[in-house]
Amino acid sequence: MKQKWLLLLTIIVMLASLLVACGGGETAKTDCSQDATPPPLAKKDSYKVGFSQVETNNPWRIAETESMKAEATKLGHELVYTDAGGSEAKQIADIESMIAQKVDLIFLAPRSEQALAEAVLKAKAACIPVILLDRDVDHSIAAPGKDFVTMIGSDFVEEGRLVAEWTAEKTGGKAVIIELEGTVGSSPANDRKKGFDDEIAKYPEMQIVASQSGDFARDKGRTVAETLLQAHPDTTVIYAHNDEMAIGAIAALEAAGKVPGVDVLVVSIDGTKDATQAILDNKLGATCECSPKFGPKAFEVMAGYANGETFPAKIVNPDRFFDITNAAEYLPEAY
Ligand code: GYE
Repeated sequence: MKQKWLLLLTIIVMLASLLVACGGGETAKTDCSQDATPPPLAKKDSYKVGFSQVETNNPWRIAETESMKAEATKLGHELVYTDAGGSEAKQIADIESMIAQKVDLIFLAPRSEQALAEAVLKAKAACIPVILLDRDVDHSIAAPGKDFVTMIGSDFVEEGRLVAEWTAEKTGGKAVIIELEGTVGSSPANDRKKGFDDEIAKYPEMQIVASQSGDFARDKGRTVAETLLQAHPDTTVIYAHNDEMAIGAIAALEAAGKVPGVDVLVVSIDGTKDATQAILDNKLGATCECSPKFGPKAFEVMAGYANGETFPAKIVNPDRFFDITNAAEYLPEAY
C-alpha cells in the first residue's frame, strides 16, 4: 500500500515538473529592459510587424512606405503602419501603440536621434525587437546589438563628401555656399553636414556662408533659401541635404531672377524623379543617391534575426551618383 502511494506521488511530481518545463519555460518574458541583447524573435511563417514612418510629405518617404508594404504583402506578414506626420511626440505615441498591440517586431524610421532612442528602449523593455530603417538613434542612449538589432541605411557622411568633391571639381575649388540642412537632430542631417563641411574645409576658397535647416521639405527649403539668398546675394552654390529642398531652392532662385545651373549651382542628395529631371533640365548639378527601397532588405534581416543570425551595428546600403552624364539612363527607375 505504502509503495503504491509512493509511486503515485512520484508520478505526480514528474508530471508537475514536466508542466513547469513546458508551460513555464514558454511563458513570454514581460520585461527585457536589463538584457544584454535585443529581445529574441520567435521563428514563425508570418508576423505582425510594425512600421513607424516619420512623414509622407515627400517622394522619398512615399517610395519607402510602398517598398515596405509591398514586401510585407508578398511575404504574407501583417503590417501595422503608422505615419508620425513629422512629429516626434506622435512617433513616440505610435511606438507605444504598437507595443500595446503586441507586434512581433518594430521597423522604426526615427525622426531624430535622441527622442526616438527613448522609444527604442520602451520597445525593448516590452520585449519587442527593433530594427532601425534609414535613420539612426543616439547610441549613448540606445545601442545596436543591445537595445536594437541593427540599423539599415546609407552612409550619410560619404554622401555629403561625394557631393562636396563633385562641387569642388565643378567650381575649381572656388565657391560661396549656402547649405540647407535636413531635420534638426536627425542622423542624415548631422552626417551629411559633416561629410560635406569636412571636405569643403580642404579648399581655402570655398566658403559656407550660411547653413540652416529646411526640415527636408520642399516648401521650407524654398523659404529658407529665399531668406538666405537675400542676405548673401553673392552665393554661387546651394547644397541641400535632400532633393526636395533643392527643388525648393531652385524655385527660390527663379523667383529672385537668377538662373539655376548658370548663376548658382544647386547640388543635393536622394535621387528622386523630380531631381533627376532637374538635372536633365540643367537646373540641378548633381544628386547622390540614397535608396528608399528598404522592403526586401528589411524583411531579409528580420528573417535572419529569427534564425539566430547576428548583425553589425549598421547595414550599409550602396549609393550611386547622378549628374548630366548618367541622369537620362537612371530616370526610368527614379521614384
Ligand atoms: O534623404 C530624406 C528623407 O532619412 C535618409 O529623410 C532619410 C532622409 C532622406 O525625408 O529625403
